[in-house]
Amino acid sequence: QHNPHWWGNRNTIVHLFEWKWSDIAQECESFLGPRGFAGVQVSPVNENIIAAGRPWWERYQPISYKLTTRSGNEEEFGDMVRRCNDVGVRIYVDVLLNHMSGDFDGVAVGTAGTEAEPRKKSFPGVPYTAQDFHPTCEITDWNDRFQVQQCELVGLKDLDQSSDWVRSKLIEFLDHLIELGVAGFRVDAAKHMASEDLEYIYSSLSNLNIDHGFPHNSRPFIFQEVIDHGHETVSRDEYKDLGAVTEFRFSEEIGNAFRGNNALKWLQSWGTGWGFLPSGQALTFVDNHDNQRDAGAVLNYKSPRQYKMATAFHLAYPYGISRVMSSFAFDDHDTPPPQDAQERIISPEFDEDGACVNGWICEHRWRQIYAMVGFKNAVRDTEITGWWDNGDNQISFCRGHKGFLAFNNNLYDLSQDLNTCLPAGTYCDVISGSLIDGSCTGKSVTVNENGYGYIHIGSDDFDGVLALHVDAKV
Ligand code: QV4
Repeated sequence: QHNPHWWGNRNTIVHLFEWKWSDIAQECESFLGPRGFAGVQVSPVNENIIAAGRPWWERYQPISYKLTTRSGNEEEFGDMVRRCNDVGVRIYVDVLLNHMSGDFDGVAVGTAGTEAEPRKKSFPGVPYTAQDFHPTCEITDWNDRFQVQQCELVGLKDLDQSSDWVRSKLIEFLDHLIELGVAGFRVDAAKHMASEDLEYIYSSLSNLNIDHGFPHNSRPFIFQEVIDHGHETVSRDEYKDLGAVTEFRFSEEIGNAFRGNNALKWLQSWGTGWGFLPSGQALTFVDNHDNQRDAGAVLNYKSPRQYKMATAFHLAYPYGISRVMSSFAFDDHDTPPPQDAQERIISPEFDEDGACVNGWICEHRWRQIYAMVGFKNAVRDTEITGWWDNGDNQISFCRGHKGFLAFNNNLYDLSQDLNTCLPAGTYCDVISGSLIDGSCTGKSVTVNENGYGYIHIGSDDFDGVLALHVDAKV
């Protein structure tokens, strides 16, 4: 179940973290569809616990499978899926199959008003009782398979997916979402479930809904969250044949490279050459909603220059199933999404350039990022050719005869004639500007009969990358 069911030449997913369904529907119609995004990963859709201060992570603590959260209700969800599918943008849901909520003093009331007693492992809204869970124990050794898969991840009540009842409830929940028109799922904490149990669940799911434009017999796309830095007892390899797997090594290594810890010239063998999963099994990202909050090698929106370069490389190099992060501003791990005094999530607002202004970061609306989504569509199905580097942190390469990229992460200028592999003509650099009514608002590059053009990226230019492609010819 590795096919994401993209429409046309589209091939980038965006994670609209914590967005409301009505806002996503609007975004599909007004921005994502027109800009060629392939799909949206949405935050968990089912009822969750209400935590003090409303941290984003309360949504990772389910109470029932009713589709009411701070993002909206079932009707709004269904409306969003239909409107997004209508403009060729697929919806993938973040689903929690591993666990229910953690401890809560007394009776908890969820976002749909359902009561539960997590301490007693009692979730009448499903219903689940204590016998549907593994006995309580703590994960202390992450290389102990039993602990990782049968104890509680940060105290979250651990469902027993080998039980027929639990399986039937999970399948019913996922089938309900398929009925509503989703294209697939991000499976949270997949590593904490036995792959045999997941295989049973995935293979029992319905085909995608033909009323939403999916061909007959389409299987739901599955991408599984398995964090594997290498040498782990529970490895990504146990899951990769069931569906795609999040390739965390990609995120760490691309961060290292663009932070300058590793020369860009080494990126020539990017992908499986770096020990990553085969391309069609790897869900790739510069950062995700968890690791953007950790200090370390991973880049996030707070280092915009390097972040845009890393994202450009991510979307230009033909490896993996690409996902772009779209964040809200945070100070620490618990910062809630933008919300009003009644703790309702607020809608993003945009300035005249289309950038978000009220607490939402909306990386996907940064020109340098959405332009690379367009680049990736324009060069789809071409190979990488014409690699050049200066032996250090300046590199360039072509995508067939359709696109060209150059990066300068050195402290001196890149100024020279390079092979762009493009047909002769003048091209607009889609990083420093846009092609509007036939004229380029940024740098232009003239390519001669031999495919060469003069490339300049100053060390103090606003962006350290330049991108040309055939759909942006002046
Ligand atoms: C606290 C203590 C625990 C204690 C527990 C019980 O820290 O030691 O056992 O109380 O008393 C929140 C709090 C956390 C709290 C927990 C339970 O932050 O302190 O535990 O609730 O009350 C998200 C957040 C977590 C959050 C969780 C549930 O990141 O902080 O925990 O949601 O709300 C591993 C896994 C990987 C996982 C990653 C974070 O292999 O699968 O850790 N990633 C996914 C999601 C992630 C989510 C979960 C899994 C859980 O991407 O966002 O965690 O669904 O690497």
